[in-house]
Amino acid sequence: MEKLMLHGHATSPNPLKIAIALQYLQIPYQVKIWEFGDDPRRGVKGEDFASISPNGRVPALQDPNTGVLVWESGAIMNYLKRQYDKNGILGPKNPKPQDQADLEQWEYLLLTTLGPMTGQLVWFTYYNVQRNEDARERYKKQVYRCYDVLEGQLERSEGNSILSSGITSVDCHYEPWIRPAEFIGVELSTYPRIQKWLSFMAEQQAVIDAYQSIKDATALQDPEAAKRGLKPDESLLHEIGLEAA
Ligand SMILES: N[C@@H](CCC(=O)N[C@@H](CS)C(=O)NCC(=O)O)C(=O)O
Repeated sequence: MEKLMLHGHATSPNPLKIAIALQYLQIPYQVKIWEFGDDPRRGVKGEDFASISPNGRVPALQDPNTGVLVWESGAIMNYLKRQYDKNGILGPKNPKPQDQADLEQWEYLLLTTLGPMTGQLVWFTYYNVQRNEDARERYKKQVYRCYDVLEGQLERSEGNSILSSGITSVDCHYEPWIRPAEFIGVELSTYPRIQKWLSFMAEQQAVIDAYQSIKDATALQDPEAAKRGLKPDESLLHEIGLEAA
């Protein structure tokens, strides 16, 4: 089998979800690191990346084994599951209609709400030109609301996975969005179940290897980003003199 190409970024959560899924499915892949911004050769809003995704965002995935090119992390996850997960490693673990519905509802909550609200919180914390505390508060409140919902689900599932049947694509979707909670100023101390789940996920070999694959690719292809880590890229701040929060 030829290696798949995952188009990603040094630190962003959406490509990491796909790296985690690739690891769980034991699919060989390589990572191409893109930077934010419109550099024609290296930027997600540049000319080269436009031929990969017209939406100018990562992740995107190319599969030389089938000729498929797909972007949007939900669509990529579904593609991988249809094409390479005949045994349902990433769920649903049970063919019951309720199990399928449960899996989809938790994926959609991340894709439509927790992910975008967290993304906006990052934006208004680190990148927006004008300080806008109202916007920050609004998005932080929304993120906490989602954490409340997730905490309740982890209580119901009694466990180390969001669905009670075990780790599925749902966990792959959530893990990289929750891990940087501290970076976005979200306090996890009142969410013991989320903390426990996160610690459990952090110990899974597939998760460790996924993070490492992005880290290794970044070290080789974008050493500046590797040095920066989660710190905001100041070159993306739109006004000279604006200090990162
Ligand atoms: N709905 C998209 C969101 C993708 C997305 O927002 N990706 C971020 C990184 S996590 C990105 O590429 N941002 C760069 C930009 O907006 O310029 C998905 O789930 O794939």
